[in-house]
Amino acid sequence: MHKSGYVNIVGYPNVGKSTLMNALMGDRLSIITSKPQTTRHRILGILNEENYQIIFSDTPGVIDDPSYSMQEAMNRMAFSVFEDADILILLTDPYDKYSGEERIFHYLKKRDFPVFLVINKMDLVSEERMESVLEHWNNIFKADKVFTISAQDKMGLEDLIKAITDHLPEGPAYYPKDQLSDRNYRFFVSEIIREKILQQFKQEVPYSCEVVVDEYDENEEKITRIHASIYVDRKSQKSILIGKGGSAIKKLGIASRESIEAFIDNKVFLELQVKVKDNWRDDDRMLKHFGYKH
Ligand SMILES: Nc1nc2c(ncn2[C@@H]2O[C@H](COP(=O)(O)OP(=O)(O)OP(=O)(O)O)[C@@H](O)[C@H]2O)c(=O)[nH]1
Ligand SMILES: [Mg+2]
Repeated sequence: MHKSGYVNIVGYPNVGKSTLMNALMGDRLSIITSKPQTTRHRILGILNEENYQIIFSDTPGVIDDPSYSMQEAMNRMAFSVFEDADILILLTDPYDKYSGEERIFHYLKKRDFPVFLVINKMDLVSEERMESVLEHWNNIFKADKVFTISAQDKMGLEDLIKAITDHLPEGPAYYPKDQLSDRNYRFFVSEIIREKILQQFKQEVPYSCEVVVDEYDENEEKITRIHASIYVDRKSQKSILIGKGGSAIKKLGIASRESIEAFIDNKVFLELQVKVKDNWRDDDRMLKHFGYKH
């Protein structure tokens, strides 16, 4: 018997959705940073075994009060998980403050698939604290199963995987068994650069950036040549990204190149260019170009 299905991960920003998908995949697919709203797209991670294929979805964190069209698009991707889930993982951490009235519960109540409530970051709190978190959840939502885990320390993941495979429907593989994701190298490379931007720059700057890989040239065996554009939504941000005498962009280029080299396992020549597109986060045409809208 072969099993297959969509296991979709949803939750507020920064609770560890991407960390969990990477841990379950045993691979670094999604970027992870300490800043909220790191993930901006729905990204599939396909876990292939002889007897099953689990298609995980990592999604952007749910934003209760979106301020840009881009955030509305991110919310649409987050909520799209309710349309095709075979199993839903509602991921939270001990610090999330749900009342049970949030929009997400409206969708959860109408579900026709199992929902696993997974409380992450158990490494950060005492058992007593976790007990009271569980009690609170018990009062606001009846999940089909409840887990406490640490995605970062890979604690509690075996039980979670076991429950997933137990509940997975019977069915054929949806994707070729050697496929790991629905995304290509260009996408992962642009995400790695965005991760470095999130790590290097403060406050608003990373949230105003979008990265597009314009060229990905594998014609030479020993080196992959990559050209990427970083779009910002104001001129002042371009000078922050470039820095005094180009020092900031140089640092960003080095950090990005090292990470990309580790990811693709080849030497990389990376060229970065900063472009200004005023208010792109509210510009339909740009949002389509960047893949937030169809
Ligand atoms: N202590 C601890 N930290 C964790 C754990 N899981 C994730 N983190 C940290 O929490 C932060 C957010 O992790 P992400 O995986 O990027 O969270 P996310 O839910 O994907 O965030 P968005 O993409 O912004 O919605 C990072 O700094 C992680 O290292 C955990 O089990 N324990
Ligand atoms: Mg994420």
